[in-house]
Amino acid sequence: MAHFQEVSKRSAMHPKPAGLVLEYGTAGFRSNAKHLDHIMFRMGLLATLRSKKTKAAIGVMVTASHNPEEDNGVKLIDPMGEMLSAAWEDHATLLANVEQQDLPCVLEDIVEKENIDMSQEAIVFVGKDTRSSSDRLSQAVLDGVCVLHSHNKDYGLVTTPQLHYLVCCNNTQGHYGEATVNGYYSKLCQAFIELTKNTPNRTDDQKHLTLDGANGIGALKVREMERHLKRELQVSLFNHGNGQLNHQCGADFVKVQQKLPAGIKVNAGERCCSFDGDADRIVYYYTDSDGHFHLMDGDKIATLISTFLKELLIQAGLNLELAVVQTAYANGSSTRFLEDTLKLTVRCTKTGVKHLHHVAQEFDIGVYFEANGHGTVLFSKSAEEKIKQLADNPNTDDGRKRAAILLCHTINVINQTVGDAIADMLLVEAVLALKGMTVQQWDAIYTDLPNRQLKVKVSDRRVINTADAERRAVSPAGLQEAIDALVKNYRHARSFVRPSGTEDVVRVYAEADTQESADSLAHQVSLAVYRLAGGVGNEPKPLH
Ligand code: NG1
Ligand code: ZN
Repeated sequence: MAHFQEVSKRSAMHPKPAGLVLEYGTAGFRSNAKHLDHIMFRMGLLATLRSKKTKAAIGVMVTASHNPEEDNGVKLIDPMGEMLSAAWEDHATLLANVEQQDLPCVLEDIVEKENIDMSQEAIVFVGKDTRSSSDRLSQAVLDGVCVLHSHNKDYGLVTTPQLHYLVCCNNTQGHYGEATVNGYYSKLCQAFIELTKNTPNRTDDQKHLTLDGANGIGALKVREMERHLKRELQVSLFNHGNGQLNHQCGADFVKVQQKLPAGIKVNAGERCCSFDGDADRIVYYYTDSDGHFHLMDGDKIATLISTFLKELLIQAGLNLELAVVQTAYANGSSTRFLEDTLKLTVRCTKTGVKHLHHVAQEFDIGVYFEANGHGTVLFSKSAEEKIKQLADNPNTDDGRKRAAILLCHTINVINQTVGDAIADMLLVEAVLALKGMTVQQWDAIYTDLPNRQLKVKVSDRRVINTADAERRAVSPAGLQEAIDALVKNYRHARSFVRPSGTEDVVRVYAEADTQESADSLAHQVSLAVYRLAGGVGNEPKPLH
């Protein structure tokens, strides 16, 4: 226990509320901010052990993303900027729930199991979002880091993807980019300027974008980035911190409610986008002259990007396998378009970007997006090399060279470590500019099947178990049969349920040929969940 004597004393300053049990879920720990002090301290300890084990910098991000202001959360970032490895998620859950007096024992167990050399130096990078609790909670992380005598870099206010980038840059000795926030802006913006510089017909309207910053960190960071863009993209920023975080605004609100966020001023037909609270998600939208709202969610962003990449690969004459990874929430029309029209490989995984990320790594180029707007593109090392060789080869003909150079800049504008609202925004803007495409033309690539997402409260959401990338419920008994029977009553219909990893609810998804049908199916499936999976409170009411 010699290593952890100090921990014992110090942890008394970060007491665990009696009876509280939290799990390292889809996006780390998330809960009301008042329950999280001990979790933060303990994640500071765990990040230090992970750093010693991997002999690399580890990130700790304090954020609860799109959750309300009163919540907070924490996630750890692995050496290459990826999500924490699954085995360590279990250590995190164990450490979070152990009583204070047993903390040294559990730490000792992790050291033994992972064969960690405690004399190895450690370094932990810490970042936080703009929540009022984030300051106090990131101090608790630093307290955990310092008690184990680890080095630390406190980056203060950064977006989640910026911290992923910083960790990756540090651990690749600058190969991925300069490990500073300014290095991030200059890498992305230079690539964006290079991509758009040969689009002479780009009008001022096309250079203008309206952005809903969700009153979060993304708004601050876009302001900071503006000078690097040299007016090649002019952003009108709303919800820049003048209102409450994620309240009636932000990517999650716009996606789920399928309407404009509060607090923005925009004319019919103008291109808008929304970030979420930690700027790792983005959705686009506009309203037409009849006042109808049109959403371009993660599926449409993935489609635009994969169309662009496929065209460049053909022009460059490069034979690389391009695939798109989605979840069960992807709109059926998007999957059909990607498979039937674009003739791409499409794979479906469980919800949560770590699952999508891993599958995307199996391809030369893997485009992955959740319907909610969280996603990015991964290029394998060998794909990157082939593209670079072609761009640098003096014998490459002009057409192929141009395409290869555009692919090189595309690689640089993307944040390959994780879905990044800022990077994705720059890529979408560049693709629209290069293709000379309006937001209306983009929207018209395919028509979404009407859909509806609902939540049902049950006494224990773990009674629902799923299979087939969450598309089928294997328990409780009779639930899947009930869903199948309901789906049969509608045209082009599909529905599934799964327990949320970030909220204490069961999520219900339905799509069908009309909005009325999708709403009605979603409601009927909610009732089935309520009745068969231990619903609590009032029975779900019809939407209309
Ligand atoms: P849960 O609560 O597990 O559905 C939500 C999102 C995920 C992912 C995580 C992390 C939906 C339906 N679910 O997960 O896609 O983004 O939050 O933020 O959007
Ligand atoms: Zn987020």
